[in-house]
Amino acid sequence: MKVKKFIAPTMPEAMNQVKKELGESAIILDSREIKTSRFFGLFGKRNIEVLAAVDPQPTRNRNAVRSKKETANHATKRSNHVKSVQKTKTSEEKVSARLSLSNEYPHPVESTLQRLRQNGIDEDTRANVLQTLLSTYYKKDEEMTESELLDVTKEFFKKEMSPYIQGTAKQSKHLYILGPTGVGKTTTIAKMAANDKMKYSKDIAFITLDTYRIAAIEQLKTYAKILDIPIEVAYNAEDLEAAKDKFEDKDLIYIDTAGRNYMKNEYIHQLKDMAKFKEQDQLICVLSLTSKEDDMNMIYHQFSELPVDTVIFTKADETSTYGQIFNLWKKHRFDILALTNGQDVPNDLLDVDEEVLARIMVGEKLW
Ligand SMILES: Nc1nc2c(ncn2[C@@H]2O[C@H](COP(=O)(O)OP(=O)(O)O)[C@@H](O)[C@H]2O)c(=O)[nH]1
Ligand SMILES: [Mg+2]
Repeated sequence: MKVKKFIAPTMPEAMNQVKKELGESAIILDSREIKTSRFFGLFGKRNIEVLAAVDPQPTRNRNAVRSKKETANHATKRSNHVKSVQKTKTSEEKVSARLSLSNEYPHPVESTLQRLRQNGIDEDTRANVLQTLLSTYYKKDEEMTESELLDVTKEFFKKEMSPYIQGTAKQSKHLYILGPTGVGKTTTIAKMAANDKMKYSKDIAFITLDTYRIAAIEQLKTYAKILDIPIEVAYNAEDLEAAKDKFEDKDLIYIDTAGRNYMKNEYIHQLKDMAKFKEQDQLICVLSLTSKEDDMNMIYHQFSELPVDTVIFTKADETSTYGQIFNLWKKHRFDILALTNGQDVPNDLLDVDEEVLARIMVGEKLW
């Protein structure tokens, strides 16, 4: 990475110099207004100092170009606020000193990126994080440690995701739990219902549409018995309406559905015909973190025919990478209701907030 300082009377002139010398892919690391003293501090002239960098490696250049504009805007804004400072010879030298000899990014930046890569965070997001890390790193006068940069990275994820995290709040009385076979739909219903009932004193009922397998009915009936929750089995749309009417005075009704190969559209249509979803229903898609990211993406996409807007991720204990959560979320912007991390009912259910998700995204082990 080549880092260079430019001084010009105005920001546009400085940017022209940057472009001419470092090319279109240069990134602005910092900018400020400086006062150059000519003669015993007299006749001082105001100038703009811009610290810019370019990476000779093509992939990095691509990343830099993507957010160059944002950084430049940010830098311009900042230059309006920064106090005039005496010109010193230090900044360029400091920056060079901080760069590792191998022409790579500074070591703590590299290792933070490496963590994200190992956790499965996609390249596009890593490029955005890199931008944030570099500008924070070079604006500080002292060296930043990896742990400080991790905090910056967590803030990045927190800020992105916080408006989409639901925590325990359910938006509706009728909660349809949908998803592929064996992802943990029924188990997760039992966990959530137990929590809602015991922790939050909610009055709960179960309805199951999963009449495809006898064992599936028995499974939910067993949980209903243990938790002392009433249950109805619905074989068709009329049964479902009757069951919903019966439980009209309940606080929350969990509606279990059959796991199907939802890559096939016909199953989506079957579900639509049977459930006749209403606007006020909450449709929750359950996805297992042990599935391939492309498959999860495809399934969620298939569900876009239905008013699905919430996801629960299961089997977090059976994987070692979690970046796929963010990668998928970025594509679909769903609400995240919970994460499950084991077979134990009701304990292995993790309420998520932005703090928890940010920690998971940087690869912290929470269980
Ligand atoms: N390791 C692990 N297993 C889970 C989790 N959630 C569910 N399971 C297991 O996954 C299997 C299928 O669960 P089930 O609720 O029947 O899935 P469904 O077909 O989607 O209703 C069962 O053996 C569950 O105990 C989880 O978070 N972690
Ligand atoms: Mg089930």
